[in-house]
Amino acid sequence: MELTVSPEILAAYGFSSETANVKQIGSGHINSTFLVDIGDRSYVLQKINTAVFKDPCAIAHNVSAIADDLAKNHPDYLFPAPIPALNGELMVNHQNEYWRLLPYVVNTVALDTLTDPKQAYEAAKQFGKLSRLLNKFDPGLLKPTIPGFHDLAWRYEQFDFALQQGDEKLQHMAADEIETAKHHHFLVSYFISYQQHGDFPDRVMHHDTKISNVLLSKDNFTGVCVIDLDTLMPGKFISDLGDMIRTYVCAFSENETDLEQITIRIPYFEAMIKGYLSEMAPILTNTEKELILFAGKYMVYMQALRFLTDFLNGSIYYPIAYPTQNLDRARNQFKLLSELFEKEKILQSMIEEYLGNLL
Ligand code: GN1
Ligand code: MG
Repeated sequence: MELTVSPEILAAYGFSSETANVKQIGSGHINSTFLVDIGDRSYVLQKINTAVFKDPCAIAHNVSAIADDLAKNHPDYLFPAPIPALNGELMVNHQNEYWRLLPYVVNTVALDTLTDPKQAYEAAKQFGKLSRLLNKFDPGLLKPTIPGFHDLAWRYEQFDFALQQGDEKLQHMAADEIETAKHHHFLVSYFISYQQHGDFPDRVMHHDTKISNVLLSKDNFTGVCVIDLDTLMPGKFISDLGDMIRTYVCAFSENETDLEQITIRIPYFEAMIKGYLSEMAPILTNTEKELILFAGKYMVYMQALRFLTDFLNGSIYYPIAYPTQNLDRARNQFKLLSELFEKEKILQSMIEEYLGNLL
């Protein structure tokens, strides 16, 4: 559905709806994003989805706390924090909608798919760099913008709940995937066993490290900065690395229905691990280093559970283009999970070899 931006929102930032050229951009499931072109400059304007982000002030709180810390300790780092409205606020609340304005970073691209392992290296390095620069920042100062977001145990409970409450017809259609989900419950137990581990600290995590959330230089695909800071909050390092494994190593997205296409591109995996570890290896604990490959399994499984749960609930969270799309997405993610298990040995030896070379 084509959305528009009301003149009041534009005016709150000093733009006129007569002179500003506004067009919808982006491919995310959650927020609505617009490019505002005012002639000599462009900006990104976003409406926050408050059904998902129930406390938009938590986002503003986290982003400004981090922006302040980075400005003080790493003044050269490019952190695209929101631009205040004319009244000085970081968000505009108009008719119960929350909007914010972001800088448009020139000469950059946000890719939807990766076509070269170098892109995986560069993107992973950017996400690693952000967490490394914030290594001394106390994640306890941040608020969870979506409580339980990457809590695998909670996601499994939600799946269980959908099984108890849900529509029998949908459960029948998803019978195989429900079995596969239950069969992999050991990943939840594994996650829980590590959660309280002293050597598994909370860190500032981005929590949405897909390739379109990093800006690369238009000319040579060098990493410039990360964007989409809504889920910048305390988390475990497996979130960011895991979501990169989930979204960078396969040539096709979660929307692909031809499961033959869902395979792991080893050179992309290797480049991504190298890019991430080039920043993070010096600060990772031994436990974290042990969990590098688990990160991928954890995130792929969690995403499969989320799509399956949403399908069983009648597709109320992820927008769909056809009725069984969330079931197809779950199938796609389960195929990717099986690939991770199948190629486990080679991927793990690659990780160990790389970590060994750093010693
Ligand atoms: C959502 O909207 P987007 O694409 O940035 C979701 C992520 C999922 C992703 C799956 C807040 O992100 O957690 O991994 O879809 N974000 C939220 O495509 O639920
Ligand atoms: Mg997002």
